[in-house]
Amino acid sequence: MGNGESKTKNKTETSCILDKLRTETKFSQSELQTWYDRFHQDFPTGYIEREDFRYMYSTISGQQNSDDLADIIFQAYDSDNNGTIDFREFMTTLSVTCRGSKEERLNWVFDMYDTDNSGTLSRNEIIHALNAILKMKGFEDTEHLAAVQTEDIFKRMDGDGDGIITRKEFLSVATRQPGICEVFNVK
Ligand SMILES: [Ca+2]
Ligand SMILES: [Ca+2]
Repeated sequence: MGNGESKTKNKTETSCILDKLRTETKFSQSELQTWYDRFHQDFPTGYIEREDFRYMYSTISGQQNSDDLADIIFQAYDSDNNGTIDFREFMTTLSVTCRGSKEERLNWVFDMYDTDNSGTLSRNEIIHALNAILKMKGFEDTEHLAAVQTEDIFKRMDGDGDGIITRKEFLSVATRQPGICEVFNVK
């Protein structure tokens, strides 16, 4: 009987979460239900840990050296920065990356690379991200390559030459130059 009660309670909690996500994401009720079931089947604790995410990312990308990039993406999913990704964080991010407009996706990419949350991108942040991407793609001497590519990006994006890229600078160049989006892994 006690079991039945907790089941009912869980069911109510679940539909509350799903109702909320219905308004916060671009997924339908049935899509959310499917993701919810799968998520809790794969992650019975209700959380994705960093190690799980690295493993998942490497499996999905089919690449071996993907841990650095997985960590950067993990941080972007973990919006409350508590070291785990819960279902809500997972779905709200997925909604942007899979169903968002190009501008929404570019904003997400900007936030992902802005690892210190300063609202601007520094050379180091770009180098760090590009290094992770190049490593995953199997390039050698990735640090040098990342530095060269970063200089190129700054030439194109840092319009006022103050050594940082603002969101406005990033969006205006990335929207006009499709090539730059490839560098950032956004199609
Ligand atoms: Ca979290
Ligand atoms: Ca920053």
